[in-house]
Amino acid sequence: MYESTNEWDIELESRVCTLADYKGAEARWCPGCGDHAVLNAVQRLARDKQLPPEKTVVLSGIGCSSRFPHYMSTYGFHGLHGRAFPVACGVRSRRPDLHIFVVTGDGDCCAIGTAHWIHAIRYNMNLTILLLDNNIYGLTKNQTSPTTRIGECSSTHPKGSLLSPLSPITVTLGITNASFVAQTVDWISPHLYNTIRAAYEHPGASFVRILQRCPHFTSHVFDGPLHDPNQVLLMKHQRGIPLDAAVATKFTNQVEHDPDNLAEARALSERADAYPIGLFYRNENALRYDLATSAGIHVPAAQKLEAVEKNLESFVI
Ligand SMILES: Cc1ncc(C[n+]2csc(CCOP(=O)(O)OP(=O)(O)O)c2C)c(N)n1
Ligand code: SF4
Ligand SMILES: [Mg+2]
Repeated sequence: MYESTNEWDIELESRVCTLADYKGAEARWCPGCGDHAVLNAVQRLARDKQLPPEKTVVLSGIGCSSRFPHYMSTYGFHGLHGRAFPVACGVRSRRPDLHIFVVTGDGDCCAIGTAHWIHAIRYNMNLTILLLDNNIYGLTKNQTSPTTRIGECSSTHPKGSLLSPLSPITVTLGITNASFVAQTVDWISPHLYNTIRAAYEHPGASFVRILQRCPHFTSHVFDGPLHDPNQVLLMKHQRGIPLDAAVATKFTNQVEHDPDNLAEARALSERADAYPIGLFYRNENALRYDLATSAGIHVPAAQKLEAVEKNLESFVI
């Protein structure tokens, strides 16, 4: 029987981890794919926070983006399509000591994984969730995803996508007990890094949608914000994502947004004139299911069994 003890505690000699300690296999994404930038940011964060590789887990579903765990030299779980969330919740429910990252794609999260996405946000366990959104199913060769814009041609809709895209941010903001919702882009590296870092530091389920370039299939979709800084709307606040000076100077289309203000966050997430980046919403008081259910997590199984049997004895007639 599985026994929840501290048996996984490893005595480590003091050491300093470098970037090389977090680099796994050579990434096989296409040249110019935005996934490379996200990988670099996560590896830098792990180095800066000195996360022990043997105490770090990266979980994913299926997709180009979901190949992420292979490229980290940590524990990893490249799971079933859409199922990274329940696995991550399971890991978290038994292992409060681990640093857990979930990497998912717009197909993996917003199509087949939708139910799991909603409940993972609602359970608000301590997870850093990165949604790499390239507006397409990349791995399965250019198929329409829930975030594909109307009229975009794909292999499943060669004459153009018919439905309005789903907004992962608007949906997440609508989930009860959401506690951290942010958006960034792969091509503004200081903002990308600071957002992932703030998400990691948030004690709860932090959801970050990253607009991710796919030069192979959707090379044009982010041309607007990529080439015109005015199409990026920088959300700023003293409790928001820390702003790099160069980013604040370049992106002058800015809005002061208090991440406590859920109604304003929802309105911002629906803006069609620019891509808001920064922190939409943060609630440090949201209940954390991993904490609420952690009583007795270190009690050995034999002791638990003894307590159960003692209780059952009171029903003996
Ligand atoms: C149960 C199941 N259904 C369908 C597939 C096929 N499939 C693999 S990846 C994928 C879409 C991935 O898209 P996304 O999450 O956006 O990742 P990307 O490749 O764009 O990074 C699909 C439909 C599968 N592997 N398993
Ligand atoms: S197909 Fe697109 S998402 Fe997949 S690796 Fe290539 S550029 Fe990246
Ligand atoms: Mg995708």
